[in-house]
Amino acid sequence: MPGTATREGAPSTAQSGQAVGEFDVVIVGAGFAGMYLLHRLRGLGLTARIFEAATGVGGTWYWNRYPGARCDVESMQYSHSFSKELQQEWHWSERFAAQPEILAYANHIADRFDLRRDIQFETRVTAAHFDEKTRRWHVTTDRGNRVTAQHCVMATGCLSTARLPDIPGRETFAGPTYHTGYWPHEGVDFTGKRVGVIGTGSSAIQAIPVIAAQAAELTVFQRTPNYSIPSRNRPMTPDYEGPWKAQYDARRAKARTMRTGILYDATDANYGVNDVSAMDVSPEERRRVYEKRWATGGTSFMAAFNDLITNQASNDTASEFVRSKIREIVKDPATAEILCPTDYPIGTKRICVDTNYFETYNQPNVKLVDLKATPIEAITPTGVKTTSATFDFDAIVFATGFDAMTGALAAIDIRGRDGLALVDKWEGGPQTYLGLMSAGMPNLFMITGPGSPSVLSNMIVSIEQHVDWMIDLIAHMRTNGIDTVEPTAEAEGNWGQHVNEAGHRTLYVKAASWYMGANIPGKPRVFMPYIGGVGVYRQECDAVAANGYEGLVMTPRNARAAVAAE
Ligand code: NA7
Repeated sequence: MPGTATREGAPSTAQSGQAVGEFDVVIVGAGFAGMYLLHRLRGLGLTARIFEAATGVGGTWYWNRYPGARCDVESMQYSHSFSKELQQEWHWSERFAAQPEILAYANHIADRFDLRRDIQFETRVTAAHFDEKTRRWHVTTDRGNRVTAQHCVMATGCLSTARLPDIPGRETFAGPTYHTGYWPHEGVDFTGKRVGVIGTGSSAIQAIPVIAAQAAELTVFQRTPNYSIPSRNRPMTPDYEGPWKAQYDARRAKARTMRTGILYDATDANYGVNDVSAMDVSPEERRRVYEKRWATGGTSFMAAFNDLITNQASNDTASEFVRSKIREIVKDPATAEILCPTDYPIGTKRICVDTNYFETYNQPNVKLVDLKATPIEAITPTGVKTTSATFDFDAIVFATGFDAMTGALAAIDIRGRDGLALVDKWEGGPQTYLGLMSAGMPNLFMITGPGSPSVLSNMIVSIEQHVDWMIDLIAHMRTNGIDTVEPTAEAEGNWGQHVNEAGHRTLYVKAASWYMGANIPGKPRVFMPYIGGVGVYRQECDAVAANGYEGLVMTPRNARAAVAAE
């Protein structure tokens, strides 16, 4: 696909045991979502097969091996809750785990629950077609597999289709190029090298300080500056880990009711969420609150007041505070100004969390190029040419992001009833019921799909909620002799409207973000995730189930016509 990074060059191991035949469920992707679903399906006694493009499990954490890659949700919470033994025995070494440790955790899960025997690696699903006669999905892969399944589940991840920029001459650079999302497994040694990094999103902000520590010269090409909060990462201590493990069940239960699925401070009466408007306190008090959050570190900064994403005036105070910090940290005033975001509200593009990001620009070997003032004209065999200068590099790093939320689904030829192609149906933006299913696509599920809290939440909390809900539905179908389930067009339309209205009640729609599809030329501008909050969303999903799977049409086995579930 033009402009889409390929995974060619990723290490490859021999793969045997290609899947043939029939399964109850085919799952695409062996990240945390696919693995947990497989585990739960086995509990129901169903047969399932995961197809996974990588050589190993881990999804996002398999591919994103760039230097400095780290989760921005605390380790004690970015972890599974489904097994008491697992959560007690696993030890995280840091407050925010780095990629190698999260990948080790994913591998531990695969081993501990004996999942690998039902995963076919190095296999990319190319098509999934629903057959009206048999009411089964026919799934084909790039390894020649042709299997059928009653259910097909896309556990393909929200940020898994890396995007290379459409810069003229991109292919002509003579040296090595890397995309942060497809980093070589053997790592990259930048010692003594002149390196160019294009992009300043979360990935770049994590990678830049680490690359700068190695490279002879680092030049960062910034189009849009980002707000970033220091992580204050630190080693895990028994004092911190102990209470979490002792009270895991209660804390996890509480986290599931929160807006983001995270307890920012498990010991605080309000769990680190300040339920006060930024406008209702004095400027001194605001500053005190922001200073405290800045010192604490992490994304809890956005919970400093209750209206930072809904009230422009409140948001302005937080945005200005972060700009003041950037100006304090970065010694060169001109560089500091370029690094200060000014044209979108804080938090409406994914807030970044860093370790010494702004400090890195004080290093003599680091340069910042403002692409707003001097855009890139081309990539050349020797480097990058902007409208005002040429830069020679030994290596170029593209930290240019992903075709988020829909990219991985669009890459598969998914066709439902009457040959309806998902990409055609979604031409004007994703249409889902609860971010879990789409009308006309019977028995096709998405985990953390568009229209669910997904990327606005602790992904593991959201993954578990989706899988648990889906498992209950599949069990219900088995018990009641139901063959297919799919949303009504009306329920889907109402949900889409609800998601859209919720998004428009916030400041999110003011930013040209990947939440809005704005980073991909031609992609419809729609706010894709559901901002209602993890707790509210769970209640909405539970209410749908409690009301006899309201909004879903179920077809009994052997029945010709679909009948409503009620
Ligand atoms: P992001 O957040 O999408 O960042 C991509 C960056 O690349 C961003 O700064 C873009 O600038 C920049 N970009 C993209 N195309 C170009 C071109 N053509 N020229 C210059 N700069 C460009 O991706 P990340 O991988 O950092 O993070 C994705 C998520 O992963 C993150 O939010 C976490 O949830 C984990 P722009 O802002 O478009 O002007």
